[in-house]
Amino acid sequence: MESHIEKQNRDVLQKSFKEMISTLPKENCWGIPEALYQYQGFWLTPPFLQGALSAQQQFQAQPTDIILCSSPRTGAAWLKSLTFATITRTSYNDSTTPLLSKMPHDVVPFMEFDHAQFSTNRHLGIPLLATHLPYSFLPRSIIDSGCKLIYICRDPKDTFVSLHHFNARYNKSQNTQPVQLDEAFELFYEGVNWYGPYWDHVLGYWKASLEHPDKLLFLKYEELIEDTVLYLKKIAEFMGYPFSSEEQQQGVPENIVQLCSFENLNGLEVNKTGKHRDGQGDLAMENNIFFRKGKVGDWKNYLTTEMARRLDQRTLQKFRGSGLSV
Ligand code: PAP
Repeated sequence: MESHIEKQNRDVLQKSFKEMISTLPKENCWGIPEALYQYQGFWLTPPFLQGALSAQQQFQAQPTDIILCSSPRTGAAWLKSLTFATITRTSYNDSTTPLLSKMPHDVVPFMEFDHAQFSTNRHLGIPLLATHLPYSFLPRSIIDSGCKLIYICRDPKDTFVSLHHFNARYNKSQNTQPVQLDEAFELFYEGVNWYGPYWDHVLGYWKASLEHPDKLLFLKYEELIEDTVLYLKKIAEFMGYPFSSEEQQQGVPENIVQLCSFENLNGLEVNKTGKHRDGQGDLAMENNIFFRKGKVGDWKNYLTTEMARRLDQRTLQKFRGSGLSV
């Protein structure tokens, strides 16, 4: 429970963050109620930027923490479900796992938002935390503690299409004017989207994964779809929760993959009708907004040849010399 003094200190800190944010370059776009503000090269809305700044000041990582990192719409919910089910596989079975009654975002706390849950979840012995922060924004204690990070990225074309649909649904829920695909495309292309520019986000983690391969596992959504069991085994090994040969013989990895599959999660009542951040104003959302198609290459149904060419060209140009391709 927070003391009076702690609350006062927190209020003072939040006020100073708000003042600083109000001086930053801003864009009213995407038809959302709050503007995006550009801080150290990336665009965030105030609640998440404030959360990022306060995490930078206060978050104390433990060496045993595992931080799931991603830019929005690249597979975070899937990664959360896979890692959560893997880590808790001896505590729950197929009929008791919390993934049946909570959506994946609600079983892993979000660093720049759910501060209060950190200690609670650690008491439960679940070392997972998630963030959308760029690598350069991570609290110092994460790097110093030597804890592990897993990053997931996705083809920018599918990421954009997913983001556009998510935003359209969000606009509808907020009764704001929906943004047309062409306009959203130009914003994404210029890097003006949540936690964008997308390419810079990916590159930050890619470079860190080359420097610290034992600490940062870099995943691609497309590879995870291609062979989920193989990658789940890699993830489990990397996290320090490897599947024993007996578990492999019993098909435990395959069961987890099935539990966390798009079809299974999308069909659960909680993910069809439940609410994420219920009661938290503009930030509350229907769970089903987070599940759309879960496919590779859906961009072909939305982008013109010219749009796809431009995004591919930008990707090539941004990733040139990095050794990364998507
Ligand atoms: P977030 O940043 O808003 O949390 P995130 O979970 O990272 O989103 O990514 C959402 C994408 O993952 C959606 O892609 P789509 O719009 O192209 O369909 C969503 O459908 C997809 N997704 C969610 N759960 C799964 C899953 N279990 N397997 C595969 N893809 C999934």
